[in-house]
Amino acid sequence: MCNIVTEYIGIMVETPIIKNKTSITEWGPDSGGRQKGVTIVKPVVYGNISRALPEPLDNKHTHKWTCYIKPYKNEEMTYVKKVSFKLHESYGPQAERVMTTPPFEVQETGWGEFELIIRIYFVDPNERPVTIYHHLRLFNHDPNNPAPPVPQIIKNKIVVSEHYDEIVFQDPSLMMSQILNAPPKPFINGPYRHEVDFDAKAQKTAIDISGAKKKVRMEITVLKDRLKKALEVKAKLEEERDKMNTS
Ligand code: SLL
Repeated sequence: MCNIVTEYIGIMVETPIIKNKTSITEWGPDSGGRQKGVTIVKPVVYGNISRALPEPLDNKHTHKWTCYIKPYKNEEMTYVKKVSFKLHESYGPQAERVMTTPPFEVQETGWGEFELIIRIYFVDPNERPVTIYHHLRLFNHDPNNPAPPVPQIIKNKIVVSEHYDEIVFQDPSLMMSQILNAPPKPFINGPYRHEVDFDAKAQKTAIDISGAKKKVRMEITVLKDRLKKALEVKAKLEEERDKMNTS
């Protein structure tokens, strides 16, 4: 079983590498059987970049865009068999693009934004595909507009909408865990980076969270103090009432 999450807490279990089984057919229909209690997480980055064309094309397309899914770390996604990108139906019979080798991306031109469906299929046929919905971004949205639906940054007229996520493999087959735990092969040579600085974002989020925690702690102290004072007043009033009743 495999799903995609934005937050995950779990354990990673090393699976011993069994040599000599290389092709899927050698594993049998259950791919070596499920590894109960094993969880393996693969972080990924997906999204799109877009740039306005110097002038519209004959078909009225105004932008050139690339939609992609790639590994968060510089490690080849050897566990992926193929990725399908389902474009808007206005792209006609070619709306579905299937990539069987990396880079798992689609380059296109267009005029409008739409919801793109990215489906990841795994080398183990027993592993259910994972579906990601990505809102293809072409335009600069007003930064003063409250809460845009997806994060985006504008860099030299390039619009970027990029997200971090994690594919979580729960009880993977022996075959799949072997592939997932194999020593990583670099995805590209040289420095590997994303459009969004996720490390900086994570750091900022951690700072924001600790700031919020401090604020909440302070508010709790103030409220406790107020409660203490109110209880004191109540006790005093009760004392006076009792005095009046007895006198
Ligand atoms: C809308 N959400 O209905 C949009 C749809 C469709 C975008 C956007 C290219 C296809 C073609 C293209 O940009 N489609 O060549 O027409 O408002």
